[in-house]
Amino acid sequence: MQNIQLYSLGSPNGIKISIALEEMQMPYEANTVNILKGEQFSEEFKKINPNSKIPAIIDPQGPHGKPISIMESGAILLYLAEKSGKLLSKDPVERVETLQWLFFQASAIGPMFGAFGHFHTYGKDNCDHPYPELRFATETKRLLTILDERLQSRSFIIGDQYSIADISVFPWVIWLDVYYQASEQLELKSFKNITPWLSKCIARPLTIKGLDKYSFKR
Ligand SMILES: N[C@@H](CCC(=O)N[C@@H](CS)C(=O)NCC(=O)O)C(=O)O
Repeated sequence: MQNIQLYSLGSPNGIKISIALEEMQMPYEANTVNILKGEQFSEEFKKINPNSKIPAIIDPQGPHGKPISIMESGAILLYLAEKSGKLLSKDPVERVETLQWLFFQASAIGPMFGAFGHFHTYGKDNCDHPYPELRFATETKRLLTILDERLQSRSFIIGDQYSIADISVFPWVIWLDVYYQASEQLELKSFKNITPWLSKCIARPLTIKGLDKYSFKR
């Protein structure tokens, strides 16, 4: 049987899938798509992800025993969770809550944190007006507040159990600190429930293996 092929890199979206595959103990091969060199735009990669972004996977043993390629980290996490039977609760309430946080990450956390990071770092040379960075910093802090409140009485986003919702969100919080170096500006330490949650996520041996697969700093 051929292994799942992962196409990714050590970015906050890319790293989710090596973490999930390690946690689910599914055999896979990690291929690197260097987005800094534009490899995501190659015709070969576009056949796997027509949107030219990492992560993407090919599962040679997909539905009906046929190969399938999948784009979008949230869809990949859901596919892998259903295939492995891991990291997605079978309880209907917890299941829909997990989906809700996956969609929240994809529609709010990823785009807003990413836009903040763009103006905080890469955009600096091209935009001397403070408005864009301020606007996305305010939104990033608002989203962190929602996450912090959710974690108030829970070990993980869904409750006692680590899930694909945590995997979807926590690399983005690390990214704000380690890569954007914005912890002071965003007052990351003031979110009292986020720090212990993050420590629990990154203390898991299989999660560490997934982070190390693409050398994701933490
Ligand atoms: N919503 C997508 C976002 C994927 C995404 O933006 N990936 C970035 C890296 S974190 C990328 O491939 N960027 C390359 C580019 O935009 O050209 C997902 O969650 O998979």
